[in-house]
Amino acid sequence: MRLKLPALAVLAALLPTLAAPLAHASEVTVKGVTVAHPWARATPEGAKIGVAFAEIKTDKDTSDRLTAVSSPIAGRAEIHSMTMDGEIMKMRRLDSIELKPGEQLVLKPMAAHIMLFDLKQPLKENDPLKLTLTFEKAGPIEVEGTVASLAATGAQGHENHSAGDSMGSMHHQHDHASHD
Ligand SMILES: [Cu+2]
Repeated sequence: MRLKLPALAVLAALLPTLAAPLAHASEVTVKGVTVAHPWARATPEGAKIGVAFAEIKTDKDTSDRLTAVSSPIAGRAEIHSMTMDGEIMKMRRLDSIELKPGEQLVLKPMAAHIMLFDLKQPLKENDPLKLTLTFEKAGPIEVEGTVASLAATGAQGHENHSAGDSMGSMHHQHDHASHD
């Protein structure tokens, strides 16, 4: 396993909306699969659900499949997709995400993301965040990032469906549970 710590300036350029310090950000490459820029959104006190993100890249000669996600801070974690159906956000649990050679998959608000369930403590801004992304061929890749503020992703509350807002809120779980 190689561990690279890219320059803060590079991270800042790639993540213009992430205002939090990036001292804990990491980028790890295993067998041609790179996981970089892990982060999560802060959660309100008492919240049991959080949402986390990262970038995944494959070398031009590498294909793989993301099959599982986990974090020590969460009782369990799931890979989710998100699509808009008119005004309604639809989230769906994915068993895996296929990665073609030379692919760049960015997990981000309003797109595929990592859902953290049964949080053991709230995600607080600037706290370190450990995520493990497990791939079919590359195996588990552990990265450490930072929790960003709610403001960094535009979240204002729990009840509206504006961009980036509702992924950590309770109705997400209900949407998800009732899907299909
Ligand atoms: Cu979700």
